[in-house]
Amino acid sequence: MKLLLSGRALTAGAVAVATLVTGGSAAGAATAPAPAHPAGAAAAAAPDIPIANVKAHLSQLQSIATANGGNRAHGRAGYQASLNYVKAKLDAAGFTTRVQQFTASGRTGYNLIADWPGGDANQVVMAGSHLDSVTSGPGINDNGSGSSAVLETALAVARSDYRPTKHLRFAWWGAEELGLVGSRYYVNSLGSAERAKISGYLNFDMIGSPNPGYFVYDDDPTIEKTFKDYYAGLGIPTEIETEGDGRSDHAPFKSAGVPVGGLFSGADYRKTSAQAAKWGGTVGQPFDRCYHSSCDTTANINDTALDRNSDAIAYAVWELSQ
Ligand code: DTR
Ligand code: CA
Ligand code: ZN
Ligand code: ZN
Repeated sequence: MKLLLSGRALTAGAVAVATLVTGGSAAGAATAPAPAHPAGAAAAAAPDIPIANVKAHLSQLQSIATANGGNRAHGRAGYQASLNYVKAKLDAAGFTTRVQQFTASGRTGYNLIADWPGGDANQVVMAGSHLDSVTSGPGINDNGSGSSAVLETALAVARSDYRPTKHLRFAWWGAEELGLVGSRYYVNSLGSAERAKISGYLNFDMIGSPNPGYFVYDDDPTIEKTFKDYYAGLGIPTEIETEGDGRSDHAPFKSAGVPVGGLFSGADYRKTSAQAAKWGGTVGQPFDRCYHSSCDTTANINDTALDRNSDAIAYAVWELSQ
């Protein structure tokens, strides 16, 4: 399996010479600054994210898992092929990509970081998701859904004429399923100055659950309001995400003082009758009955939830980077 690093093909057996991310500071703002629209300039509106494009990425990730032992787990060929797929799309679209290497459980892992050229380097808006699956399945909802939606949002930035005031950075984390290893490695590898430049980190882990809920992280109030405003505009009620404090890749950023937020459609908790009354779906069933299972395939996705959450990601990226 060849691993593309910084544009160079590398056999899996060779030592990957990856460009490490530079250092930063621990300071981090107390809350993300409100989006500032330049005086007199109309706010740039986020585009619709085509759900067909997001699902095409999911199909590719499914094919990759099928061709590599049924999974896309850390340290396995399926993860490296997933990273190569995402990186090739970003390189072709004009992103500056970096592969950050680390070791976990005796296997080499990789984060993929993609910077969109331009914007204020001292105000970095990040959106990320973990790209790895568990070993027991292809991980299409967990977390092909977040990875594909973040990828398509990044590609939408490249397709658009949007010129964000702030700098946009996108990330795909390795080894989240081993305990947030890749994202923690990234945050720890930043120096305090670089960390302080990150004005917000948006996390997307499971956003297409088949029996979906619409949960918004309640960490940074500005980011939370951005997502809640989006769903209010659609007339869709949301709930505060309470299942996952510390359970996904926003946690290392939050611990370092970076404002964080995100969206979640639910995992192994069961949908209540009150939730079914506002969201539809099946009472008493898990939001995702295939969580961490071999049945987490492309059949394990609710297209409406994935579409709405993908559009919400684009809305927040545009809104918070104006
Ligand atoms: N830990 C994530 C799934 C997960 C469970 N609860 C939450 C809440 C918010 C984000 C993610 C999650 C995983 O298994 O990858
Ligand atoms: Ca859409
Ligand atoms: Zn998981
Ligand atoms: Zn996950």
